[in-house]
Amino acid sequence: MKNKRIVVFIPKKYESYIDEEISLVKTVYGDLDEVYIVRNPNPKTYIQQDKLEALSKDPPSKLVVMDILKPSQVTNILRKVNTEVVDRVLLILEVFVLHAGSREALLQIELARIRHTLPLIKDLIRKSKIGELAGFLGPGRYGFEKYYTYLRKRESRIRRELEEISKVRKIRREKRFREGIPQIAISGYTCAGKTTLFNALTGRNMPVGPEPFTTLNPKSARIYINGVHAIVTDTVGFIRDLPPEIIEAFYATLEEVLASDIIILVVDSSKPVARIIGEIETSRKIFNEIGVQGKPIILALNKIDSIGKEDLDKIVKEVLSYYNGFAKVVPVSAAKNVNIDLLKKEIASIIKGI
Ligand SMILES: Nc1nc2c(ncn2[C@@H]2O[C@H](COP(=O)(O)OP(=O)(O)OP(=O)(O)O)[C@@H](O)[C@H]2O)c(=O)[nH]1
Ligand SMILES: [Mg+2]
Repeated sequence: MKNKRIVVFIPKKYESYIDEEISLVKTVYGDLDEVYIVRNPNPKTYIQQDKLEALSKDPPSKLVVMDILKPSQVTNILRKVNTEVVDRVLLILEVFVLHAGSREALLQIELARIRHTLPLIKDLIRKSKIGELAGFLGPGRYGFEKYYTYLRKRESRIRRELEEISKVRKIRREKRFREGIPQIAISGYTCAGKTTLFNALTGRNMPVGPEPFTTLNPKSARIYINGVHAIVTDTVGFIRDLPPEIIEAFYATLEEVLASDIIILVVDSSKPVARIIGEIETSRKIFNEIGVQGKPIILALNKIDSIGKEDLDKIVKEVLSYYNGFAKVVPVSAAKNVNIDLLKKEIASIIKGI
């Protein structure tokens, strides 16, 4: 019953992560029909002219570009090809929608989408004013202006509602703080096994899965380990080049990381070591961007059931030579329950020292 054709363009800079980029697109659209690598993006249209020419004769149902497109590039593509253009920001937001389980998550996604769409509508209005738009975009100016006003209003309504939700969360957090219970945030790259570890530490049964961004709403649970109480919070995963619009929109989720006393940074150690280090780097960069400073970070090298002892030794060595400021480095398997007790012991000893 397949009647849609999905064409995907991936920039050369992501060639070595192509599996991850394709898995993001597949999560939303299922099977892909054509995947192209873009070596030199065209400044006006991103995609090369001859390719656009061919697509204009036989438009796909979606044209996905796994990069951040400038508004003018989107409108220039739309002037040639009658299709829906989805860039990496919109695509990641669509992945988020699939997993969003709360009103807050949905509002955050909508806000990010609006922030991403407003400059595009502005560009369309500007081009229609100077008569640059022809064909199916041509007569749209009045519609674009109305749509722009609508989006601006919707944006401020969402912001107000999100502020309310954030206040409630803050009150809850302050209550825990008053009760003196240390907060532990489980953080890290998407699919690293954060929720599996959360379940292993808390005995809960939150959904886990191989597809990116399974978890979108932070979940907290109380634990009692080695004589100390703590609250563990699972969080949304990171990805390389997370667009700034998304970082801001998900600030409420990351607030839990910012407010924590200890961070457990989970990484998937079954990946090649260069990627492990890349993921740690991305995570530390995001911690910096949201203002995390001076907190003890435990590095949990997860999925050690999938690697050999020698691989593990090599990973530990290379990770430490890249950065040795972690409070502890603990190899674990969250799924197979390996070293979870050791991790609990390390958490407890850090808490006792706070
Ligand atoms: N082999 C192995 N697989 C694991 C382990 N821990 C988690 N996984 C698998 O890794 C995948 C991702 O696990 P999740 O716990 O959903 O990962 P996450 O970091 O919460 O991912 P998002 O919420 O999507 O960001 C799942 O298929 C898990 O079964 C482990 O210790 N060993
Ligand atoms: Mg998860």
